Amino acid sequence: MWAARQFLPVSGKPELAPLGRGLINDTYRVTTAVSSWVLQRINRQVFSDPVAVMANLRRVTDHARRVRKGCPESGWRLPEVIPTRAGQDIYRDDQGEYWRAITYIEATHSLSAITQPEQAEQVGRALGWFHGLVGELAAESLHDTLPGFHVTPGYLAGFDTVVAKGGHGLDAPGLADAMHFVESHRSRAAVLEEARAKGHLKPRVIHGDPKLDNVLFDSASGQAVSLIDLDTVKPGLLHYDLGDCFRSCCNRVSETAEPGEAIFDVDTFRAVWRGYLREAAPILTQDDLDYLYDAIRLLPFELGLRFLADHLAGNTYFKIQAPGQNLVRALGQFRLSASVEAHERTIRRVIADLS
Ligand code: GN1
Ligand code: MG
Repeated sequence: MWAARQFLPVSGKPELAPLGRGLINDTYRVTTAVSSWVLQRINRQVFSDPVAVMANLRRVTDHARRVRKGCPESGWRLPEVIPTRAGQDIYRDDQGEYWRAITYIEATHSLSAITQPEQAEQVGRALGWFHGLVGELAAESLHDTLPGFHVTPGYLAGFDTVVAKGGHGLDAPGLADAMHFVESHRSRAAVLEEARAKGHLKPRVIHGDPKLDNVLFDSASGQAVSLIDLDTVKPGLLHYDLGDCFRSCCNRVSETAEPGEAIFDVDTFRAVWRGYLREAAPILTQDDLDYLYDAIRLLPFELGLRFLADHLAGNTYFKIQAPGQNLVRALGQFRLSASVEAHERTIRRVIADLS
């Protein structure tokens, strides 16, 4: 493929294979006679400024190298930017599409669901390590590449606009339940933004998408060694990451499973939180702990709202394989958020006991 040939000297024909389960960018593993790396087409509908995305990525990987917190000796690794043959971090093709290449972290795997407490603790360690690392960078030193990302009231306003226009897929099964869930939770959607406005929570550098898929485990030791997919690294609230990580890895089933099965597993939560504290306890304030439960409840609601709004808008944001899939995803996240609410007391007790 033409874009692959823009990076590294390629001897022979590069082989491309789709990689990962991302819903936004197109990702391939490129294998040549001499090396293997990752090629991605950045989704311009989502990331309007791919050059700024790459500048953020550079900033984080340069910092990690400088402080030796993302190199093999530290036990943690980050993907590195591979420049084009012309020395650029990004390649723009004739159609105006943006491509970039990064290193492939060898001998690792990701998990689609957690099956053992040790895996859960490793996920927590990975997020804690990452927060410790990027916490050393000033929030203003990174571009805001996705304004409004994880600002729940903004998604609610977008949802209302789509609904007012009529929307697509109105006859899909489960739509009424999903709409009802949004209405019954609308009043609590602004909890994190209000905390930010009051000064209780402050923007820092965050990952933005620390879902289970993005944690890499060393295939020999089973230890977490990386948190990948760094396009959404930018200023935001730590709670976006915490809530997003827990909604992803404490769900007993994967994000795409039938909605009826989503359950928040408190034992997994306990193990992830223990792992997180091992790495990141010093960066947390009492306010951070006070809003943690709210984040755990809110982020699945928010992702459900985003999926639902996209279903109604005709699936223009998240990739789907079948009609109605974004509605199924939405119902799964709402079910998970309801399960968090059902476990509120236990979750709060775990936070108080461990932190
Ligand atoms: C999207 O493309 P992917 O899978 O890395 C989305 C995340 C969602 C996630 C749900 C930029 O991430 O916010 O949590 O899907 N990324 C963006 O699977 O919107
Ligand atoms: Mg992502």
